[in-house]
Amino acid sequence: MASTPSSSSSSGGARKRRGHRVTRRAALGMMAGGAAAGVVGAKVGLKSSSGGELAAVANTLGLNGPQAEAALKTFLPGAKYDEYFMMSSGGHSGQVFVIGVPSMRLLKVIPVFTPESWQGYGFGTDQGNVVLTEGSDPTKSNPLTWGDTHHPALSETAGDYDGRWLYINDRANGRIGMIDLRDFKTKQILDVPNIQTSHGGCFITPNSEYVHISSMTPAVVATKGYTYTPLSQYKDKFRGYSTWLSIDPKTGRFDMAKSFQIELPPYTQDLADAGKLTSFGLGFINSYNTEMATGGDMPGGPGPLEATATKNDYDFLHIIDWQKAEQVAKTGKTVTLNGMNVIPLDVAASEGILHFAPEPRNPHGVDVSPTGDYICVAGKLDPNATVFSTEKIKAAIANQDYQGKDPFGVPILTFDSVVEAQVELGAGPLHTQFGPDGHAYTSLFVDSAVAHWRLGEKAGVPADQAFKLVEKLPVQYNIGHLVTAEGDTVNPDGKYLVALNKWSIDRFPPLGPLHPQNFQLVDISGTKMQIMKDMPIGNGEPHYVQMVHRDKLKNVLSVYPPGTDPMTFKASPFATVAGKERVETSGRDVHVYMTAMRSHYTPDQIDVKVGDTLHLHITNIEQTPDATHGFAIPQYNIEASIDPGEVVNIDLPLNREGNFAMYCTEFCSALHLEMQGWLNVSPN
Ligand code: RUQ
Ligand code: CUA
Repeated sequence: MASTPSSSSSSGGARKRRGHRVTRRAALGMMAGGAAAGVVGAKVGLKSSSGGELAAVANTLGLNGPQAEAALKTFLPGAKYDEYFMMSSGGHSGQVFVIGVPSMRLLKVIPVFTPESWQGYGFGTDQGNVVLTEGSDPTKSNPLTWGDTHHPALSETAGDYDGRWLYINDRANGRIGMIDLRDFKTKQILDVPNIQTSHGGCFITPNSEYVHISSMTPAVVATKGYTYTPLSQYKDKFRGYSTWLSIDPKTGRFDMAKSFQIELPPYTQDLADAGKLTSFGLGFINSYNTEMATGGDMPGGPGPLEATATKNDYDFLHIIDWQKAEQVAKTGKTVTLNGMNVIPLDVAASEGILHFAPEPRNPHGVDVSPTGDYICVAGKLDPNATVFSTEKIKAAIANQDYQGKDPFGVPILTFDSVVEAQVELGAGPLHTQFGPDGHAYTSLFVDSAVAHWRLGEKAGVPADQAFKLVEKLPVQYNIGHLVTAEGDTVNPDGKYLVALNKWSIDRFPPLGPLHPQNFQLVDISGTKMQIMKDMPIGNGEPHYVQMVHRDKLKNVLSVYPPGTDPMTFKASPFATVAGKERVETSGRDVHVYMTAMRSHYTPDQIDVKVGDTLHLHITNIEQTPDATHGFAIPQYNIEASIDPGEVVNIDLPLNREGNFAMYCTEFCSALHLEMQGWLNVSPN
């Protein structure tokens, strides 16, 4: 059970934890900023282990009342579990970080696009190497060894996280990875056809029908690998693509036969979100650079991009009817481009698949409210959140209420007919997340603050409080994304918010000029937001994060069933049991069926020749949780991690002679150092 004072329930799927709001509000009222003495002491009434009052401890540490209370609320002793997990993009690390809330402890790093040696991901083993290789460009001429993870998307059922899979895009290379949440390992990387990069255009539809990924900077697509085109032909030749990757409901993998793309104008397609409930079936993508500027800052050029791409007062919110697109994708109106079924731009416009709504220039986040009724767009250059109405968008589309068409023939809905409200929040609003009862929270990058505001009546907000700013909380510093508990689902929990700050400046001791980023846990359960904890992130840089309740992760394995292939979760044909270890040679291929258990590999000597190919099939025959073994071969760049029950395969062409002391890299037992063997490679 959760040990946090705020945990009032853990009853699964359709939880609504509303009762706690009152309790917490009352609790916060009791402590309103007082000194530690009489606050901690009165509330807790306990002696510290050294015999003093807890209030005295707080005093010694110089903590005020709220700080002392925050410390207690975020402390978890061993064997008490966090109530929530954050699935955090890892930015340039190419990884995903799993962080517990409210303790803000880093629990796991999941390698996706980048090799990671502890987990043996990308050092000669099948899982990591297969995934990383299939995810490189199809020519394999330029293997990609890093990615820039930005936007995680947890699988959903009926608009709520269902704990099955996690998807994350690679900003740098237009790829997407799929992580199975049974074992928290990456199972697939897809180099998405026709898109070179992808920023924030990654989301999942409410029943995990599709994972969406759109291009950021448009590119010229002829054949995969891209062709050179003069930038003077930007408008005519460059294109963006909105990609709808169909999800196999059994495996979570991408089903290319049922996937499709929609060709888009050469604007820069940016953040995106899926419609839900009342807006189910729609997808929304922000854009900027509808000027179609390409930079050119040398004398005689048009000017630098940041000046030439911000001239228009409005850019275009792309409104995509993906259910209509799904139907059109089955007709002869599409073209096949690099194996992808593509709906051409003119077809998308004429079939009513794509509409535009003007949005204040150079927007950043677009976030759909829990009921689906409001689409909140926040722009870096505009102090307002612009709230579009689903009902009004639908009516404007039905009535063909257009203020014109863009140069590519896409109808532009009349701004005033689709906007519900504009709410002034502060400088540099970026992203919005939601709480229950129409509460909304928007990051203010320039202000370094979180703005708490209310949605409108369709979200259950009384008319006199609708679309009003409630409070601003300064954060440290330069907040990018933010996340609330299940805050992008149909059923947000409120309770916690984490500010994902880009700068930390003075919050942590300087350890060289590259500073950590700063995740700040904020209590949003009371009437006033309160910062509870800073967490330095010394790896990154993280971008979007989702926060999922622990109860949603129902299928997590602690050990694999004996002899499991983690790529299929089925029994591996290469599994071995104790007593059946063997070496089988066929020509120059030497297959070794090996077992690993504390503290021994069987066989522990392998005799091969230069020119042979060694095929190692190692089964960890343990079933004890945490009894993971490693397997390294020095000088050959081989490193595996073999979890209890797991089978790992390694194919190794032997090109050098020597006696290589293979060893277990995991401190598994008292005789861990003795868990060693010899790979004897004799001259041919
Ligand atoms: S969007 S720089 Cu997620 Cu604010 Cu990326
Ligand atoms: Cu097995 Cu160390």
